[in-house]
Amino acid sequence: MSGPAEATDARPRVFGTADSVYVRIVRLALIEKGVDHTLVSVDPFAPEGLPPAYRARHPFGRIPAFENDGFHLYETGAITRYIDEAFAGPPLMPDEVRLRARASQIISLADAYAYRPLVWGVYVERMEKPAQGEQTDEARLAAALTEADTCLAALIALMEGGPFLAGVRLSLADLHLAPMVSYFQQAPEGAARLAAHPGLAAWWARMIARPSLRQLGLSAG
Ligand SMILES: N[C@@H](CCC(=O)N[C@@H](CS)C(=O)NCC(=O)O)C(=O)O
Repeated sequence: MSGPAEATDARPRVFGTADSVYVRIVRLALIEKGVDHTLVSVDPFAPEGLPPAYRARHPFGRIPAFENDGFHLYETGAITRYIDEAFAGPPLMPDEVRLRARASQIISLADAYAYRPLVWGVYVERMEKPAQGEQTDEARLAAALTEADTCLAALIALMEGGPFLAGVRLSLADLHLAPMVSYFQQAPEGAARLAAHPGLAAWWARMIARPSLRQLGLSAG
C-alpha cells in the first residue's frame, strides 16, 4: 500500500475505487477545496477481496479510508467535515446555524434513506445487473422506487428555496447527494422521477455543470 514514491507524497490519500459513491463524495470535497490528492486503489468487490492490511485503515472493510499527514480517518461524513475545516478554500458548510443543521440533516438522510434505494435498488437492479447478464429483481426495483419517491419528496421539502440543498451556497450536503443521484438518474425510472421534481432537476443540472463533477466523470446521463 505504500512505496518510496508514496512515502514522499504529502498529498492526502483516499483509499477506494473511482466509481464508488462514497469515494466520489470525498474526492468532490477535496476538489471543491482545491486540494490535490492521491487515489489509492482498494476494491472491496474484487474477487480476491480486500488486502488484509486494509482492515487497519477501515475495520469494517468499506471504502473510502482517508489519510492526511499521518492522520487516519474513515466514515465519509467525518472525512468531508475534516476536509472542510482542515484546508483553505471555499467553506463547504453554511455559516448560519440552522442551515448548517439542515446540511447535516440532508447528509444523514442521504446515508440512511437514499443510498441503498437510489444506487442499489434502482441503478444496480435496472442498469448494472442487465449489463452483466443478470436479471433485474422487479420487486426489489419497485420497492426501491417507492423509497426513492419518499427521499425526493423529503429533499424538496427541506430545500427551502435553494438553489443548493442547504441554501444559496454549495455545501457538503450537495456533494454527498450528487454521486447517489448520478447513478439513480442513469436508470430511466430515476431520470423520470428527477424530471418530475423541477427544483431537484434544476439542482442536478447545476451540479453536473460544476468542474468538480466533470473531473470525476459525473454527467447528465
Ligand atoms: N458508512 C460508510 C459507507 C461507505 C460504503 O458503504 N462504501 C461502499 C462503496 S460506495 C463499500 O465500501 N461497499 C463495500 C461493501 O459493502 O462491502 C461511509 O460513510 O464511508
